[in-house]
Amino acid sequence: MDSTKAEKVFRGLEEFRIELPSWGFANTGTRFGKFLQPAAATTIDEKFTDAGQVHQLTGVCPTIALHVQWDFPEGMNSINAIKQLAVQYRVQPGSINPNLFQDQQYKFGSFGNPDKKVRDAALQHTKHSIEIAQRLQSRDISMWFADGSNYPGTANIRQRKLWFEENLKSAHAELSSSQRLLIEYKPFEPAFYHTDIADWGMALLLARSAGPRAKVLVDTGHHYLSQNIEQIVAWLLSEGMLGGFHFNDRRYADDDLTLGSIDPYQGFRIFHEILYFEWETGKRADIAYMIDQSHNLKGKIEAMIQTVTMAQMLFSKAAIVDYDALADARQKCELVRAESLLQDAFAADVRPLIQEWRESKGLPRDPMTAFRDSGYLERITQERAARNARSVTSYA
Ligand code: RM4
Ligand code: MN
Ligand code: MN
Repeated sequence: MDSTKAEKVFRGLEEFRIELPSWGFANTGTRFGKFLQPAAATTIDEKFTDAGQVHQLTGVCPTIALHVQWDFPEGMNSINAIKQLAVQYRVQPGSINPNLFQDQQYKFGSFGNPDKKVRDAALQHTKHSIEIAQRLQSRDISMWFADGSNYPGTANIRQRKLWFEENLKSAHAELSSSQRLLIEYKPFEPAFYHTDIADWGMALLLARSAGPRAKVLVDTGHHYLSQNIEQIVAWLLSEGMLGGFHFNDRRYADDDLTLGSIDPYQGFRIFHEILYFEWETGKRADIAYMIDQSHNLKGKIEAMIQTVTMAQMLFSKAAIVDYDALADARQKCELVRAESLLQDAFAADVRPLIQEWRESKGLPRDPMTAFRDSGYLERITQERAARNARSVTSYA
């Protein structure tokens, strides 16, 4: 590969960081059950040490996303312990995720619940989560709502929209000047008739009405099949409203498979839109790249390393597209030349360059092999197996 491309890959990798989800290290399942893994993390301490391991080997995962209900067993009183874990394992708390879907009171919704007491409780929990984030110096509060209904006629859709606007505004008012509120959308599941924030347009309108620091979060698994996700990304970039991603891959719905396992070209196309935007505007897109996966069958830490290295690969491929040539081909409507510029970049093997970059940073050339050679998995399997075998805990 020529030296300009090598430089582009190196420059790209310097900037690319991706956040790990605490729940990706825990036992998760499907609605049919949960297969327990002997090495899964069951405590916040174990989630931090596993995330620290992934960061140590890859060098690009300095933060861990936390779920308030799963990771702060004692609420505010867990904050000091979490601060200590961050120092000990050298990963900082990242986005803070309120949980507005698991408590029994949320059976008929949270911000969209017809009962004001429940809507207020949900807002209280969100404010509490914002305060937790402030005390941990976390920038992003990431909101995902399971709200919706299962049967036609059972919910007042317009009224619920207003309730969402109200509570999101109140939540936004609690943010410090450096914080952001990220609003995630999802077309269905757990609700099967209507979901209150079903797509990017609804998330965008709600973010706009909430306030200037509310942005849209794109979870790649939260779209109908065949939807053009990179177009959504391009539009949100153009509106200055793209706040972040939850990366994963899927074959059917919100499958939460490891990134690039089904359609790596999709991930490449998303990165391409972002990097092309940056080239064209000369602006840096302020986007939080996060992973949101559920590793039901793969080993948790291996799945995470695989995802991070896949993300680096797709990002690097997107970084070597020749933008000058592409702009020229587009202008002249030379379709095959324009398309080939993307396809050639996607086909290029950037792995040797990524290995070189890792070496230049004192990181292992191949994080997966380094992980397998480290003995870490054997050690945690021994330490955790007995506890995991007894575990009947909830989701994460
Ligand atoms: C949802 C959504 C959220 C995640 C939960 C666990 O489908 O993707 O981001 O926090 O799952
Ligand atoms: Mn998500
Ligand atoms: Mn999801």
